[in-house]
Amino acid sequence: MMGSTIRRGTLIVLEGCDRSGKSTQARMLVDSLTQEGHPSKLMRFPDRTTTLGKTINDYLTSAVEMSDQAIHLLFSANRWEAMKQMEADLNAGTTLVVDRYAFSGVAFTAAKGLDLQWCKNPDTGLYAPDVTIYMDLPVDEAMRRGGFGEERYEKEDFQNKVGQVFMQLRTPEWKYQPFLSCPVAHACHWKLLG
Ligand code: NYM
Ligand code: MG
Repeated sequence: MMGSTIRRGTLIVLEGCDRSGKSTQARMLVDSLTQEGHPSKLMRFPDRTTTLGKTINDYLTSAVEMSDQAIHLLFSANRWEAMKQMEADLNAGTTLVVDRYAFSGVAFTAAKGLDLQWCKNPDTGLYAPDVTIYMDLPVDEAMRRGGFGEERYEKEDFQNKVGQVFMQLRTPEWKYQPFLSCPVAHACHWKLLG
């Protein structure tokens, strides 16, 4: 073949309930990919730095109230506004390690009792991750971790419901696999976004 082709980056998503260790593992993964010479970038959703993200932050810190539907759509819009840059990064060969994605969007809203399909609709068409890693930490352990309870949603009953919806989002190709230093994380392929 003439010329050189850049292999696109890999879209890696970490999911799980609050305080399950996603951010730590995402940081470690980016560090080790970088050390091994793979261009990679850490991202997180919600991205609280954008205009929409600031409103999401106000909601999560209980500074404002919003309907369950409206905040759900804002979380989704906060992913859509990142898609162009994500596409550019992936096409340039950069691997993206993403701390939460559409699965959190569906799990947290459906845990409030909203229809699962309704929850999935706005994220339909987002880039599907190449791999999704689920951090399966028992809620009572998460509650012992620093900071639990500071934000909206950080309550035992609700986190258990969120975990149950995450389980419903598994596909048959779900692969259980130890990941990094966390023996309870599972790697799986979720086909939610097709
Ligand atoms: N969350 C996160 C949602 O409810 N919907 C979403 O689409 C996303 C991405 O926001 N409790 C919830 C999950 C968390 C909270 O996330 C803030 P983090 O990772 O703690 O900043
Ligand atoms: Mg949190």
